[in-house]
Amino acid sequence: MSIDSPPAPAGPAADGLAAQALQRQFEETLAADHRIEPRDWMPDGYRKTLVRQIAQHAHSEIIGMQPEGDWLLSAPSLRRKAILLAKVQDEAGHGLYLYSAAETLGADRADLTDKLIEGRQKYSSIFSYPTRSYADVGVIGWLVDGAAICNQVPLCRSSYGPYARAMIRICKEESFHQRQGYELLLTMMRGTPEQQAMVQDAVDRWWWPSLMMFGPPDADSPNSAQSMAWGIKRHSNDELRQRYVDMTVPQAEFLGVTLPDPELSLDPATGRHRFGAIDWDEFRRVLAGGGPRSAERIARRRAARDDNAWVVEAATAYADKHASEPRS
Ligand code: BYC
Repeated sequence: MSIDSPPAPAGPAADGLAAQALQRQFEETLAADHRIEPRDWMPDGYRKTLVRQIAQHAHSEIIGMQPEGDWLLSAPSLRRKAILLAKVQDEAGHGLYLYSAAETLGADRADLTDKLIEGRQKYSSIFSYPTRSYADVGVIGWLVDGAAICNQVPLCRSSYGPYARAMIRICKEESFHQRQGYELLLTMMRGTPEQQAMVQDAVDRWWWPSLMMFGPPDADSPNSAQSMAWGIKRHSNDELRQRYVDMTVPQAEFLGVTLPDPELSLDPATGRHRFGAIDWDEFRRVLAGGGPRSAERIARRRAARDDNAWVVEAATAYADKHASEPRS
């Protein structure tokens, strides 16, 4: 440095310059479509949004084990039981990867669970509905996992590295989940009139809630614009919902079921399907804890946390004991 150089800024001015450089680097990483990693600087809002979305996603996987888990003891055959058991176990695994991804952002898993149980964090609205027959297991696989795939495949390119990488494995497993559901429904539709009626009844009950999984319409989605600017979400709620409808209508035709929407029709000009109005009042009621099974889902999660606290204590005591032992 020459003796004529201006003195380097110090104190708050230097801090301000450093903060600007970090912000610039963050924006350049996003613009180049590279991933933000846990060691990188990130704005507080980005971190908070990710913790919120990843925690809600993890909670949905764990709560989502309940509606299907209710049928494990009444599966109609050993083959169906083995398939369902594998699927429900995968959902536990998805929840665990996602809690791990949230931990890379500084979140605490036990604290996230407490927030879910206290109603301070959400889980997907779809899991507040009951499963009334074994056809519901098939319809959850077809429609709910189908919606999840539509929503989650773009998340494999999410800007936050650990979330994007977790989603790659999750999506591969969701694809098996969707196929097992569709295969179960195809089998039932080739069965007796009673079995066909069970499938149609399940489709009638799950169709509209599956459309709500994509979240509120874009105009009422407070988080979408910023999440898309940050590359956390890649598409808006309405775009993904439309993609899901377009993908599902031909599958319903092949299956031989009717989707319960008289306004559903193909728009020849766009090649996309028009569909009827979604009952957003029902969606808001479910989000506020008023879904048909909302209270039961949370009560069971609370009981699982409290009844199994001794396992966590024992495992922690064991880990502490071994950590303090000298290494041989
Ligand atoms: N249910 O501004 P918005 C699975 C909330 S599990 C409940 O559009 P965002 C499976 C939203 O959180 C699949 N809440 O929000 C498991 C926000 O509330 P806060 C779960 C909803 O985040 C087992 C507020 O409404 N998938 O597949 O930009 C068995 C305003 O919404 C819902 C994921 O979690 C809803 N449906 O977009 C079988 C995917 N929709 O936090 C299958 C990851 C919205 O501001 N998540 N809210 O109080 C996402 O892609 C996005 O978070 C959402 C919402 C599209 C869901």
